[in-house]
Amino acid sequence: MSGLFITLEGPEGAGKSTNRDYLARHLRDRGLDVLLTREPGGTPLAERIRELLLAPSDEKMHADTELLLVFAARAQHLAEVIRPALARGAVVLCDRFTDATYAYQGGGRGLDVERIATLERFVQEGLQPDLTLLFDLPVEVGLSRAAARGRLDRFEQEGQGFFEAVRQAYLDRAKADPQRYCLIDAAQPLPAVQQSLDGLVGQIVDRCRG
Ligand code: Z5A
Repeated sequence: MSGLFITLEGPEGAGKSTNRDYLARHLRDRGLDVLLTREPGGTPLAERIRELLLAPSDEKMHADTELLLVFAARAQHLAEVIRPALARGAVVLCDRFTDATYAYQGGGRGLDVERIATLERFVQEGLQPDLTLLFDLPVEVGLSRAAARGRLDRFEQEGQGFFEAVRQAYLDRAKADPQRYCLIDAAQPLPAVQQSLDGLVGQIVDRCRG
């Protein structure tokens, strides 16, 4: 038996964490084994790498360092958490994964996409999400939601242009592979967003049992 790997993606403040928890509750109610996790992070070591990535610092982090740290955390997360959960047949709901690398390090930082793809092949050995929920919303809406939380992390201190590039990279990827992505209008009020997720629950249950 192998499980289902679902990732939630989108710019800041898109509602990924809120909706990941909502989806998990509904899938568990239908009797599925659901594992909730996130990137960067998901294991104690990967969470330490997350702290390095998010903490504002006087020393500017080189974009290549950022890219390698993201994949270092991912290697640990895959080995310790994601692959074992999929092997036991669980639904893995992961808040961000490699699409975020293409969006932030590729779109935002402008790193060569081939370089990202090389690391993706090395670390993932062909493993890809079965389904990616892309929560899309105008940059200013997401940033104002994030700002309402208080202190900004290292990424959230970037300017509007960075986040526009992130958003566009996500949308380009979703357009190139419509089979894998489900685009969700995250600017709607939360009940409307969650109504669109309700429609997905049945499909996910069918895929797991099918
Ligand atoms: N990063 C990277 O660069 N490369 C990579 O490969 C990976 C990550 C994997 C940490 O991610 C950072 O790591 C991230 C990219 C980088 N950049 N940043 N910053 P993160 O996922 O931990 O951080 P985040 O995206 O900033 O999370 P977030 O701001 O918490 O967003 P969210 O999870 O999408 O939203 P939320 O916490 O569910 O909701 C935010 C607020 O909005 C909250 O108060 C909600 O109640 C509210 N909300 C949610 N939905 C709605 C609706 N529909 N209406 C109104 N209010 C809402």
